Amino acid sequence: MATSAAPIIGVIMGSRSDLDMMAGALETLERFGVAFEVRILSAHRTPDLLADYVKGAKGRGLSVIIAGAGGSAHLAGVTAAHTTLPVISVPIRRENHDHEALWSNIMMPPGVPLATMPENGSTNAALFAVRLLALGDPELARKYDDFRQKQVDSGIEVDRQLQDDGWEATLSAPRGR
Ligand code: RP5
Repeated sequence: MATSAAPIIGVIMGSRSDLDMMAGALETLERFGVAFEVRILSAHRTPDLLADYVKGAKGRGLSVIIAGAGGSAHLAGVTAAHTTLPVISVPIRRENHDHEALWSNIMMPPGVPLATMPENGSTNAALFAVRLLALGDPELARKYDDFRQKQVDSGIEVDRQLQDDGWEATLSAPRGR
């Protein structure tokens, strides 16, 4: 867990199988010091547990829910149907999948919004959640600005390396983030 503070983000996934793809969200929230809780709750296998969890989320202090699932990925959509909190979907895609999770999540009916990230885009899901929370949290907004500045610095640095050392040396050099 990120901190001992009360969780303000719920990260849920349909299966233990999704944990590897959702780890980017958990790492990102920890990096920003955002308190979260993480659960495996399935729209298909544990539907009542999921509904109870989502219906109680706002009352327990959560502000955003991030939901990741693959295959017949109903988790995020059902979650959005059970709450008025912002819900961010991470469609999970594996080698033996097509784009069914993505399609089912971006085709939500009008009236039930779902913020769908790219396939396996759990890091961006967490960053989007941080942006939402930062609207009302100046300290978190400052952390996000620092994060953005590091991206700028890193972009300038790699371009400088390219200009100074040439493309072949840059290609074979260890890659930063
Ligand atoms: C989905 O089915 C889950 O979200 C997971 O991505 C996929 C496979 O789950 P397992 O059969 O591996 O538990 O509902």
